[in-house]
Amino acid sequence: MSRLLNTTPAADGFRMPGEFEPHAGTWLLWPERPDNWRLGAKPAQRAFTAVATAISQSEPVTVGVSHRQYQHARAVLPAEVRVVEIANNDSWIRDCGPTFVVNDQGEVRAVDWEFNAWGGLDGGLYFPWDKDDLVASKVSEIERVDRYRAPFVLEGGSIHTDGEGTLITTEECLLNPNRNPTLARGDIEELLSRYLNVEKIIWLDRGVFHDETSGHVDNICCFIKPGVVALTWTEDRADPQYDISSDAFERLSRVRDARGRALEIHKIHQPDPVLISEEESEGVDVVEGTLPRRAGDRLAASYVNFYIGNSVIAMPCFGDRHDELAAAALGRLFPERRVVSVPAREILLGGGNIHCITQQQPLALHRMPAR
Ligand code: KQY
Repeated sequence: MSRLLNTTPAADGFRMPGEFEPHAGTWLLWPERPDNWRLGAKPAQRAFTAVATAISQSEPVTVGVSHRQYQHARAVLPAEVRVVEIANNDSWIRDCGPTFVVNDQGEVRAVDWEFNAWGGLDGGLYFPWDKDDLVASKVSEIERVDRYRAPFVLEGGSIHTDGEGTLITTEECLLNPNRNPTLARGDIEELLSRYLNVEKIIWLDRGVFHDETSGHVDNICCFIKPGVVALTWTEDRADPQYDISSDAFERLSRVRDARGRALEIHKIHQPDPVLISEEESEGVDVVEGTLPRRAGDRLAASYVNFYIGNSVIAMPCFGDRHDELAAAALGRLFPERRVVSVPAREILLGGGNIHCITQQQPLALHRMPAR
């Protein structure tokens, strides 16, 4: 049974753990919509399978799939991956799935955010999104975890926490009027502290250049562990990303986290610009109301959109000259985990990357370090 709770996680002593804390498993959703994924989503399905396979070396993986694709997904995913039927509008479980919270007694609960497809009718990426908005409650039922329905729009990719009271986000996304037009910055901070049990919110200005999510933080900056962050970087002053990353670096350099620590910032150089090809554009069905995929458009390619598994880091790679440097940097930052580079251009063509298509479920029983 999964109860719908009318209290808040903070009031009940629950907090969102850092992604680097132990997991019980991870969740994905199977891609299939032909107006977002080229060639009937077959190349994307192969990329998602590679991600699921990489992460399943580290922790149990579950893939939610529509009724229409169930048999196919079951046939092509490895046997150790659990496949369950979950209706969805698209495959971004980081954003439409639950954000799990834990307490010191070893219990796990879910926060179920309102979802409006990254902006609803004011710049959202597709219509409708009603099935996506039910994904968090369905996952909660399957896992028998109690659920809080948060009274505001939020996507999981727009936040990162260190599990010790600090959250990073971007103004570009959380203050975008197409998410919560009636809420001011202070209201949003208050709600984040109630639903994730954080005390300190670090606001970056913008996310990666041309990111269709309105600048999700998970594409530009993430926690490696408390007090340590990775930041998308470029040395090319002519690149629009330069000013964005420089501003983020300045803000991160000035700030103290909830425990009073200065942050250690590790720059991860972005790949060279990735543009949609003619052939890739032609493979995507045109549907009014869905973001078009036009040849020549720049994609928001970033290595920081990696997933931290229990024993592996699943890192996107692009066949770019920076791939190996990024993998080596993550290897140094996560000495106890194995970095698996997964070719991710096909995921990027859909508008996000490995972190966006995964959602970790924390292992309970992990105590928060004493303050
Ligand atoms: O990056 C994400 N978190 C989601 C991207 C959504 C793209 C929809 N076309």
